[in-house]
Amino acid sequence: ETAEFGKLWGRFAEGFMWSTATASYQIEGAWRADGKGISIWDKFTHTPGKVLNNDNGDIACDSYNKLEVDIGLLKQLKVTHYRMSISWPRVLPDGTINNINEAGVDYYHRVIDALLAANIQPQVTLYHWDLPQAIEDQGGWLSDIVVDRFRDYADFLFSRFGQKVKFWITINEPYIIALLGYGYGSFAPGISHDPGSLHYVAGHNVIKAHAEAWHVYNDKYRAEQKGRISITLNSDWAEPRNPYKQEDIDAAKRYMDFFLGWFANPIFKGDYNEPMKRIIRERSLAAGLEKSRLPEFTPAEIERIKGTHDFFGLNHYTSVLAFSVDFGDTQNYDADRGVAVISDRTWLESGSNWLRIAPLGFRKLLKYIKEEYGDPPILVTENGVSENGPVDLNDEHRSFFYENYINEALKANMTDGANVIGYTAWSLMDNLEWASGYGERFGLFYVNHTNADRPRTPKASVPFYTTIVRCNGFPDPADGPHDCTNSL
Ligand code: PNW
Repeated sequence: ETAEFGKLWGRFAEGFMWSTATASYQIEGAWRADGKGISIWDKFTHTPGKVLNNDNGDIACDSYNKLEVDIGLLKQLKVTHYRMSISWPRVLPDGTINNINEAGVDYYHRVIDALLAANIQPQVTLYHWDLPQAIEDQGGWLSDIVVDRFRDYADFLFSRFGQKVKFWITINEPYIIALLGYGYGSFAPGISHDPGSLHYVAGHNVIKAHAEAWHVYNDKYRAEQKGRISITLNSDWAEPRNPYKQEDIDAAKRYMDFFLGWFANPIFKGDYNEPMKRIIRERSLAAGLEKSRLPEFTPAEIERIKGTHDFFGLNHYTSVLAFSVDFGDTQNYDADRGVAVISDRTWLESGSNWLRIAPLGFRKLLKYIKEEYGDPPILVTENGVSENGPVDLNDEHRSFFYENYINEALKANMTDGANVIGYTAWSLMDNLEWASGYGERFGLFYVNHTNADRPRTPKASVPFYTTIVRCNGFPDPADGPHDCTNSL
């Protein structure tokens, strides 16, 4: 196909959703303002040694106090949508609906009202990692108490904001919540355990909580509010290190089954995938454990979880080259998967050690989702690139990244027939990059975190992305004169 070589000219369908994203803990600050409760990230960042430079989100981008400024940035970008998240402990300080913080609720009404007044549609994530500490104290994602609490929280948000919000995302990246939060322990709440089984327990409860929230919306609110609700899954694309070696081909497939498939299978097909069930059971029993470290869904749970999606929310950043490794009888996620990865040295680097620029993998992943999960509408809820080190507002690598990744999404759409319905740039502005702190910057706008005013300054990628948004893709210059040609 000619479209694989170089750039494909063309536009996305009319009504394509152009967005940019943030998350509450990464931008809001105001960590103790107006009755907000403590989250697991408040506690984690205040524990010395957990975050690079001991950075924290106490003030962050101070977005809690900069609503009008941030709306101005979104207007400048000409996006049609904005993906934001609600801080659970800001509206429900102890995590339960027994104690509602109306000041927090009012804040989100002001944000949403300001967006709507600017003709920007909110895409609201219920949970982008800032779990109320009070719920963590009852076991957090390791206890099924959280399933009921999350259902109540979701019900509460739909009742308060559902007249205004037509796009809901239940949970952002269950993979990171489970594996980094309760497996490696590198993210809040920082739990790691041997033998490694807790990440599977956490993932299990995340899936159940998502399904309950989807059902509440479906049963109680959909008819009247007429919105759409789904989950956002993140995934790399894995390519075999040597495409002529069956062992590497199998390793790449296993990487996908253990990453995207871990969560996509129960939600889009029903139950965990067979390779995960078989491999984790066999390895657990061989190590003398009584049962598999991967929990089982009952037949009733499988049915209740299956189909709880209105679209496929996807966060994607990078690709890897996979090959098979035998980790012996070590009992953890990596050993279960039996895969190690490397990067191709021709893929440009970014400010994050896990992120190399490999646009073609985005197209392959979108096609894979179409083929594997029943051709769902795909909403790209995050895609972007970082830098670190000295500030340079001339971020050519970011424009390069967006031009190439968005063009691969266009190829997936026009050439491969993947039903891509929207695209979201991560991130609107430089913010707290979790355990990496403020030094790793994904923003279209630079934020000076050493200045008390937290001023925002557009990087060169702002007009670049805006042109793609305004032109709805890449119209062919040969079709007549237009002002859609970005030049690098
Ligand atoms: C996503 N990793 O997280 C999140 O949804 C964002 O909040 C975050 O800022 C963004 O991607 C950039 O990292 C990830 O270590 C965090 O592989 C870490 C990883 C991947 C995604």
